[in-house]
Parts: sequence; C-alpha cells; structure tokens
Amino acid sequence: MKPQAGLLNPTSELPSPFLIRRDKTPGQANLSKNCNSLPPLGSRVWPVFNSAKRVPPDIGQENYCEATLRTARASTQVSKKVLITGIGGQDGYFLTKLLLEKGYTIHGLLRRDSPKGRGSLEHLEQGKLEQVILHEGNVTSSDFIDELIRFSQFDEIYHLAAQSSVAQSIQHPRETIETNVLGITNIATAIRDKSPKTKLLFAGSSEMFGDIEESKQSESTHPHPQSPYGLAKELGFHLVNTYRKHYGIWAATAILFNHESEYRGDQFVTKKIIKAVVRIAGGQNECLSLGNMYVKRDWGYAKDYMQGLVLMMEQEEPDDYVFATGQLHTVKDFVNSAFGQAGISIDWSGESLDEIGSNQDTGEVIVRIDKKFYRPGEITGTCGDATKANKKLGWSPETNLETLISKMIEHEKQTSRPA
Ligand code: F7E
Repeated sequence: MKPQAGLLNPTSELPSPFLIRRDKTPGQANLSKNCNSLPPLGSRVWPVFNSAKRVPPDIGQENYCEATLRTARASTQVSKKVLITGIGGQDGYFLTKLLLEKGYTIHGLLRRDSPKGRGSLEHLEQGKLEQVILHEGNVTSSDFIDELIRFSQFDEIYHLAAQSSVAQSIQHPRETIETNVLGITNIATAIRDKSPKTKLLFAGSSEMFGDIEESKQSESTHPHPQSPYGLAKELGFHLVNTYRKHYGIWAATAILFNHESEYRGDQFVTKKIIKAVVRIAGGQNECLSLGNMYVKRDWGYAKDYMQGLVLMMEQEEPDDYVFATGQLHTVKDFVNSAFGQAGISIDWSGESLDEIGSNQDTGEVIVRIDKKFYRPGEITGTCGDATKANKKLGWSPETNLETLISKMIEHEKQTSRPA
C-alpha cells in the first residue's frame, strides 16, 4: 500500500483532525471485511499531517481498522454531529467556530485536491482546527456522499460547498452546474435514502433572484436568475423544497445576499478592493482595475449570516429564510469608503470606461475601469428583505458596511506581505 504524502502514520498516537479518505487500493476489500461497524467500504482514517516535511511509512490494514474504530467512538461521544461541506471557505470558518462553541462534533468536507488546502480553517485559533474531523472528497460523487452520510448519520448537514463565483460561472458554466446542482442533489438524496433524521441546510443565494423587480427581495420573490450560478442556486432551492414537501426530510434554504469578511476569496470585488487599498496606502505604485462600479449590492458580514444559519437549523420546523442587511451600496461607494478608511481621498473624473480615480494628495491614478471585468447579464442591483428572519428567528445583522470594511483592512494589513 502506497503511503500518501502529507498524512501521518495512524499507528502512532492519533492526533486530530482525521481525514477519512476513500481507498482505491486493492487492499480495500480485506480492510472492509475485517472491520465491522466501520466507515463505509473503502474508507480509511488518517490523521491530518501537520508537517509537510514528514513522509508517513507504509502501514498494515489491521492498524487502519484500529484507527478507524477509535475515530468512530470519539465522534459518538458528544451531543450533535454536524457535517459542513465547503468548510474551507469564509462561511465554513465562521460556522465551525460557532458550532465548536456549542460543543458539537464538527466534520468538514474539503474538496479533493483543492488548491487552497484547508483554506480559511487555517485561521482558527490554536487547538480548534485539531477538533475538526476532516474528510476529503467531492460532492459530485454520489457514491462518496452516500457512504459518508450512511455511515456517519449526522444530526445536521450545512451544505455550503459550491463553485461560488458568478463571473467564473459565466466562463465555465458546466463546472458550476455540475458542482452546484449535483452537490445538493446527492446530499438531499443520501439523506432521504440513508439517513432520514439528518437535518439539511442549503446555502442558497440572492443571485437566483436576478435583477431587482421589487425594491427588496424576500422569500416570496419570484426567481429570475441571469447567470449559470444563479440558475444552479434556483434549482437547489426548488430541490430542497421538493424534498421537504414530498419526502418529509427536514430541509431548508438560507437565501444569502452578498456577505463578506476578512477571509473572503480574492476573486470577489470586496477583497480585491481591500487588497489594492492596503498595498496603495502602504506606498506601492499600483492602480486598481475594476468593472462596472455602478452596480449595487447588499453587503453584510459573513459571521452575522452564519449566526442566522445556526438559528435556522435550531428550528423545529424547516423553512427558508433571506439573510440580508437591506442596505444598498454601489461598488464605487465601497471603493471610496475603503480608500477613505486608509486615509486616501479620491478625485473622480471621466465617464464610463474612461472614468478614473486619482489620489487627491498625489494626483496619481489609483482606480481605472477595465472592460474585461464587465459581465454579460450583470445584475445591477440586489437588496434583501430579512423581515421573516427577524420576526421568526430574532435575527438581525450586527455589522454595518463601514465596520466590515475596517475589519477587512485590519486583517489585510496584518496578513499581507510586501510584494
Ligand atoms: O461581484 C461587480 C460585479 O464577484 C459583486 C458571491 O458570494 O454574491 C457574490 O456574487 C459586483 C458584481 O460578487 C469587479 O460585476 C465590478 O456586480 O464580489 P462579486 P457577486 O457576483 O455579487 C452572491 C450573492 C453569491 O451568492 C456569490 O456566491 O461587483 N464588479 N468590478 C466586480 N466584481 C469582481 N469580482 N471583480 C471586479 O473587478
């Protein structure tokens, strides 16, 4: 059996977190035969390897059995067992923190071969990451999802995993449709067929509403998506509804408007702006290139939204909820505010694609428009009405845009290295 780089030897004293991997080696049939009540056929338990330099030695199948049993026991000792798919993103980070504080056992699903590794989870305080049981696999694989859900019988599943960039979905629709549609289909079906008591919360998106038809969009707004991403999220929303109504599982959608944080991915406009602002304020000679600055978004703080998700999951009856601030700002407002917080005022001149922003003190051009960031089927504005979440869950956003920007700038200052 060939050892895998980056994983520790499970024969040693087992540290957490564990990574349950599907085994495609010829030894898998024997392994499963020898271990009763173990993870599904083909799974193994490997503690995550913490030092990139160590290479694990080969081990025998008896040791896998022992390691697997120990993990299985450990994960049944606490009250609730939760799976978070897409745990490596900003939302996974905040949700993990909130649920660990509740004493839950957290299992996290990371995409196989993800270039980002454990992503935002790396920012968890010391000792917290070690409490998370990590699995590696793709939500698009129904066999893998079936086995994981059948074996683990989670109390709750937060399905966050998705291809989440709208721009990327326009470029590569197939990948987005595959991940975002098959993912929720596989999970909902595995729950229905193999673990019907598991509660399922699907992270939906305001992108399914498309452009504003009503001044604010709520749970009853008719979806009208304009991107493959929005289409996939609409399908997920309907699927969750269908499974709830017709198959009787506890399933609900959180319809999330744009939510950002210090752990936001670089591909999103807020993080892109913050990174440029910090570099420019730090003295770098740089110009921020943007697409349409006049689109409007309802931006909230990811942590607030994840608190909403936890409240949703605690309800006896499943229901869908919108999470939003109800405040609209343009991308240009965000740019002005972020530069302003970094001590730079901008003079704007020119129009349309020729519009530029110059540093009021130095005259240097620090913002330009680049047509390549414009999107076909752009949503010019989207604003949420979270009245239902407020009335039924007692939820309201705690963080306004200025505070969000300040958190993002502070984090960027601390973590960015000079180029
Ligand atoms: O774009 C405009 C862009 O990529 C925001 C995801 O979380 O929220 C997010 O989707 C706006 C768009 O987010 C650039 O055209 C201008 O109008 O940050 P974004 P998004 O597409 O709104 C929804 C609710 C989700 O569910 C998604 O998963 O900013 N914009 N110039 C730009 N956007 C980017 N990325 N880069 C630019 O240079």
